[in-house]
Amino acid sequence: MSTRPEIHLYTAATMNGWKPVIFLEEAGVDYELTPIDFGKKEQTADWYVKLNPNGRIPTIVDRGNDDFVVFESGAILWYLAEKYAVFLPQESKARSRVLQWLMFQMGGVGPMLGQAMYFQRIAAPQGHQDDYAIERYVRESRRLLEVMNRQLADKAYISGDDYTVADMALYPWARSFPWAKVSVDGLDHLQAWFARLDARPAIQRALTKPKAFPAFFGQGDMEAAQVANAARFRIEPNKSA
Ligand SMILES: N[C@@H](CCC(=O)N[C@@H](CS)C(=O)NCC(=O)O)C(=O)O
Repeated sequence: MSTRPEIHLYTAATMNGWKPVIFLEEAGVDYELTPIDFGKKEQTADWYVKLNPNGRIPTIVDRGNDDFVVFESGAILWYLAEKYAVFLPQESKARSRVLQWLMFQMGGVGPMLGQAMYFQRIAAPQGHQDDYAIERYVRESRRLLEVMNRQLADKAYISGDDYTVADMALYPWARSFPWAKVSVDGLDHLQAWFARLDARPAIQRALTKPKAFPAFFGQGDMEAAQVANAARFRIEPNKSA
């Protein structure tokens, strides 16, 4: 009988990439992790695009469910939460609230902080300085973090009293505010939520798989990290990514 873990995860050390790792570590689910190397453009290799038509990480294959493939990090979190019946409430209104905050992350916090990071950490150092884009994405990111701060004013977790997949989705993005150069000054409830999640052993383990990137969280040599990160996302002449 095969002893291979049911869940095969393809991922990289990025904010979206860590979301399923956080879930699997939190749930104590055994999994196999295959790192995807952006420097080698593995995310757009034919074999990988057959799994993930978008050519991005993360992706999971569930060997316990006829090799069912799931792409899109929010959908992966939802699938895993349903499969293992954890970090997602059963009651319909509470469940909807989790979905709302998960969508808020997928449609807002991820894309906006992602662009703030892209223009400052990848484009600018490679000669594409765009002050208007930077100002727009940093301002919109701050606004979204203020929304989270208000939501967390009377709650321990983003959708209520319980820690759910919505927190797991929001945490890597919001917590990497130093990399996006977005201030969280005055956002006390958000900072308290960061402290609550920072302290979770499963999150601490997850952020080292497939490797740690402490600069995303404002630790270590940010300049050296920026150079290393830009090498993963080299801009070719006449292209925007
Ligand atoms: N909406 C997708 C976004 C995935 C995504 O953009 N992943 C990034 C890493 S955070 C990636 O694969 N980048 C590789 C590239 O840009 O070629 C999801 O949430 O899964």
